[in-house]
Amino acid sequence: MAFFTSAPIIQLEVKTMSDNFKVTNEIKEEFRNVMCSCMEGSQPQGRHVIYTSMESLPGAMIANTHMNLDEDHPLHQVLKEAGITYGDLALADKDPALGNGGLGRLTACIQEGCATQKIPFTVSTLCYRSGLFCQKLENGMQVETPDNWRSEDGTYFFEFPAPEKAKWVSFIHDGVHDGQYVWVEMVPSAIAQIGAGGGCSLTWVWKVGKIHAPYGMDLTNLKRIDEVLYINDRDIRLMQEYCVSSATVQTAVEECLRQGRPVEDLPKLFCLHINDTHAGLMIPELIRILRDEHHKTLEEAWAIAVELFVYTNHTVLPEALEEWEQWRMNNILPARLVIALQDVDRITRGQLDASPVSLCQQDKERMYIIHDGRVRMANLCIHAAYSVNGVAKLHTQILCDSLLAPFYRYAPRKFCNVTNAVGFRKFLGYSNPELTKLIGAFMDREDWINHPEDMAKLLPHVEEPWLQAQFTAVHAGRKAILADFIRHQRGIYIPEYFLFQVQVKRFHMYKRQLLNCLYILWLYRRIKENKNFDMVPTAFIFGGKSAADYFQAKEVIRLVLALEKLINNDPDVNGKLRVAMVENFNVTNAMPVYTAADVSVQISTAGKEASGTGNMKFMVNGGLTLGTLDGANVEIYEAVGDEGMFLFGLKEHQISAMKGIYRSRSFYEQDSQLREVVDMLTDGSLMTTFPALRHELLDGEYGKAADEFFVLADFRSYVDANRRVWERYRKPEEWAKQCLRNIALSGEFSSDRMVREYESKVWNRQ
Ligand code: T68
Repeated sequence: MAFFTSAPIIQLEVKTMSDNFKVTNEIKEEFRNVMCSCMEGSQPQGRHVIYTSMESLPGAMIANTHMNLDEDHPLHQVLKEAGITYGDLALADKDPALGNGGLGRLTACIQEGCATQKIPFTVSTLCYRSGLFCQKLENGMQVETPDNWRSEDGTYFFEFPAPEKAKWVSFIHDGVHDGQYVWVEMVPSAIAQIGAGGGCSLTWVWKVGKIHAPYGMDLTNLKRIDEVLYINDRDIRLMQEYCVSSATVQTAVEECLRQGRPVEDLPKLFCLHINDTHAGLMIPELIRILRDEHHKTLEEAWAIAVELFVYTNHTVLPEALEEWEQWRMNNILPARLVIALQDVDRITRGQLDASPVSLCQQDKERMYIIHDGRVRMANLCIHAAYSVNGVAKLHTQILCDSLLAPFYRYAPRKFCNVTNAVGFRKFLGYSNPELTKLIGAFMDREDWINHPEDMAKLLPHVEEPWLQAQFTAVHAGRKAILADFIRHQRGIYIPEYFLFQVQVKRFHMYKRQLLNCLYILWLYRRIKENKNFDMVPTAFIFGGKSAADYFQAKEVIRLVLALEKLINNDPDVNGKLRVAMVENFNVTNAMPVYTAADVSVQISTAGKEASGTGNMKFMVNGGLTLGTLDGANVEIYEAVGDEGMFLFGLKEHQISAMKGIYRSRSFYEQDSQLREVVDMLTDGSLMTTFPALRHELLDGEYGKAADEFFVLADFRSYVDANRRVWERYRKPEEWAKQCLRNIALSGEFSSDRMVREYESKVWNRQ
């Protein structure tokens, strides 16, 4: 297997662009050929899963293919002769910018697992012309620039266009040409994910092709359908969702007929997986097609639907639970689609009334699909899906006990949990070949990485001093690579003997990068007050993007950059404290980061992070988690216990109990050191001010409670947990032992386990 070669990954990302010209078009063509032959050779059996998702973030395709090629594949020899390294490959093509964060990355991890396990699995998504954005850190703030991941002609080297599979999707136009339909052609290309052992899974990326519309109509909105993910225009966003939903359902139906099977057999051939609610319109679209084109009654169509769909929920944040205004749907979507939706609403209301489970009127109202002029996409998905799952134990429990409680009482057997996981071949094997080799010495089989349960074999050895020393050396090498990377990218010097405390993820208030920043300010003050302040020298490393229109999150990025400036240039403190932010954190840049952390910072407000997956990427590389009991941190904690994780903060039930009565001001008033750091946000000490962040912490934005995410309430607990980190870090053997123990216990977080669970619990393929 390719990842056992001792790769000079040290070159990753510190190369100059001219080095990459070594990866010529001929070499790229070789990779295309490999993808092509895997696509042709791969015909997995059984029910085919179509995973419809607005996001997919596979990362650079050459690297993905290369990592899974068999060791004796001739391409290895070709590359060797051409002197091409992993580093060259990682940089030779671009990350398809088809996603935003965890949701997109999870899609790719599931897909790579399915390709490896030869499960028939296809991702269906839109092909966004400009990726969400490329992040620049300029003048102390995030600046968004277009992510031109495709060539100028709109193509991507590793896509395989399939214009013959194009589908037409219709819309109503409510302007000048009232009531007239327009047709948009959705044209797919396939991007191939190669699995270990030569399996293959495709992503259909749909682009807008031709448009048929009455003469003189303004086509601007229609042309923008594949412009950008989560487009800032609700009409176009609804069109995006309908386009991907319709094209996907049409394809499944067409394939069913092509195989000579009646539409009743759709559920035998396919499982349509709705990844978050964005593709929920697949449900009425199926009903519409079965009625209008296949002469099924509503009841017959519904009977097919309820065996076909499954739904995964990825968030409990109210603002992310999608609802559409009924008037907007009426204005944009075809009348027959809207009628199908209303019929589904009627059927499901009837079912609620007839249910033997006692539901009060209030429960029922919470469960209606259409209510108060709004269409609730989650309710639509739950009614139609035969399986509904959350992505970590706590998240699923919150769904069942509160957010979706009436649904859970009504249909408990629908619900299950499948805890997220990550691709070990990518995030361990490919990203960290030195550690992979070290672990491999204890494994019985060459391809142990495809059998994550094997990693427990490391457990009996974690006390061995030579192994601890080896691990420490390997890890020091990874820290050197990250330090180089940051120096090269940002011009910031981080001494390698510092503790690397890393928080990389989207910037969002619930993820509480602000808590980390306040703590850094607290440390700054302690060192300023007392130059002998006793601490482990620590580098706080951040990475991640904020949505362009999310003002507060962008303010937090500005704060991180202000801290960089304040601290790194101050000789009083920079011997003990450094701050650095990685620019444009994406899949390729992520690899050197996940492999080099000593401490993985996972500090979301308990109950808010559905799962998180960065936590697992750090864990498998030996980073110890400093975190709250939230998302999949719970499962990490269950696996490693108190000794393997630095747990702090309020628990979910405590947060719930404090809602409505929490007064952040009392924490501010009673704790002078906390008051001091909060005041620093606006008193000029940072050379710039952050009034909105202070206001959020003490007063609350837009009529919301102050400090919605309990930053001040958890502050002291975070300080204490950091002290525990230092205590442990000062005992290097113990630290190394714990890292090794966590690695040995990380097997359950491999996507291979997750995929098997989806296969048996959700996709009903076995
Ligand atoms: C993420 N969800 C979760 N949603 O936040 C993360 N949703 O905890 C989890 O690990 C990951 O999913 C994979 O399960 C998202 O990324 C969205 O981005 C989103 C965006 C708009 C609307 C709804």
